[in-house]
Amino acid sequence: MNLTRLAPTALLAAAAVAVVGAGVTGGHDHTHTAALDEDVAAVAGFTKVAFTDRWLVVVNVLPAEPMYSPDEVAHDHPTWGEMAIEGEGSPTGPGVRHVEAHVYDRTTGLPVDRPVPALEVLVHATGERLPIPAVLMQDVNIGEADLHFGDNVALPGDTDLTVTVTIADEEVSLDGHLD
Ligand SMILES: [Cu+2]
Repeated sequence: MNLTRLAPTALLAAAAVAVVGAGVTGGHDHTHTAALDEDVAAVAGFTKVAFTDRWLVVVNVLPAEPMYSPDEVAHDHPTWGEMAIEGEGSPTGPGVRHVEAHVYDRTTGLPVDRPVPALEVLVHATGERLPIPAVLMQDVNIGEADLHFGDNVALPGDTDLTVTVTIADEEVSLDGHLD
């Protein structure tokens, strides 16, 4: 990792958007919902940051989020959730989390929509490797500053996870834990 190649201000701003985005979506009434439903998927999650030579990658594992088409967003004006720009999001449900990766160009600090990364989650408890569809999306409130890839996916709780993001010929793996 060569930190001298960073554009620090731009990258800090970029990472802040992803972290704030995670807070906005993760914080939306989920504490209340979890208390009512005792659904661990509503509260478990993590945010991790990594670098490759070309990219800053922020991975979030969050409670499931509703994902809307651009037409649905225009018509229904949802107040939280994600707009799927390319591809179709999977539904929310019991045990479902939202797995997403924000990819920022280190030279501009801006989130990119190309190249489309490959996303995979290794579930340590079971040894399963789950490919995650890289649906291009953005938060319905934050807009294009939140551009990222991912989907809703059913994951077991009480396990370590490794999220691997492959962008062209570069790859990062980030470890986290779900309660
Ligand atoms: Cu997302």
